[in-house]
Amino acid sequence: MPEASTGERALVMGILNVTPDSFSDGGSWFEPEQAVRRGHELIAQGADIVDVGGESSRPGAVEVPADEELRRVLPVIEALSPHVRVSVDTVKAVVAEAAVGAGATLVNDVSASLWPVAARHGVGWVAMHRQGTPATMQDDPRYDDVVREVRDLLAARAAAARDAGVTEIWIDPGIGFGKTFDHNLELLARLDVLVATGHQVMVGTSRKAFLGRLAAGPDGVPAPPAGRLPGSLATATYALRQGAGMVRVHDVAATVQAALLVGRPRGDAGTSTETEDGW
Ligand code: HH2
Repeated sequence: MPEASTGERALVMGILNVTPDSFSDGGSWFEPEQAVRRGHELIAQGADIVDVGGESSRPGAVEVPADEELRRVLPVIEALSPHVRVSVDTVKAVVAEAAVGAGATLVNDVSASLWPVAARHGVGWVAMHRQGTPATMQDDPRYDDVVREVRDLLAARAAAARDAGVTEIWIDPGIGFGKTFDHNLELLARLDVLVATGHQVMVGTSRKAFLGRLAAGPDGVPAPPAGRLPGSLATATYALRQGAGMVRVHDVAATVQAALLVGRPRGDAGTSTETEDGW
């Protein structure tokens, strides 16, 4: 199984939703052959990890039965895992178990509760914070101090996972998961608080609704998901600059460029004598 690269830049996780209803790429690669082809495109663009999901977690999404989720993700994981590191984006232990059996080595868990699966199989685990469940999470999210509450929950879950024997742990603030526009911006602006826990931090802002609002035209209509690349790149760069070790994105090639830029050694005048041929 290929390991994720650990060069001069943070890791880029490419999103591969094998779903009919994901908010940005829903239905685009719902057939296994389309999904595998898309996975190879993400690899060619430089993805270190391909995150395969069979159930949308967008606000209002309906739950998918486990057998249907398995039918969606397993053939895709089997086909891609010899070529790239694969994570499975699921909240169901039975799906995570089968995905690991099919070659996934990272459980991307938006419920932050599947660490026993990761411990049992010796694979990595992403603990993402969310308030509520997709059906209702955007109804009226409230916190006294969103940064502290997110940090405390993730630190507690990560400690439980470490005690259970999980050695690769990522924590993720869960942008958009039971968060208002202001909560999202505050979590991003104070990502250093999560980095200071000492755990590896990952962030997923790619094409999310708060970026559509930032990119609204003069009529106030939010930009559609495909028009949110500038905000996606800006927020990924902002997160990486604060110490995030991985970003989860739809636009892999562009994000790899941003990660390379952030990863360059800084303040080292004279380390390169290369000149450019022109503008
Ligand atoms: N966001 C989504 C899904 N999984 N996992 C982590 N760790 N962090 C995130 O921010 C995150 C995630 C939602 O995005 P997407 O998969 O593109 O959409 P959908 O849930 O509609 O399939």
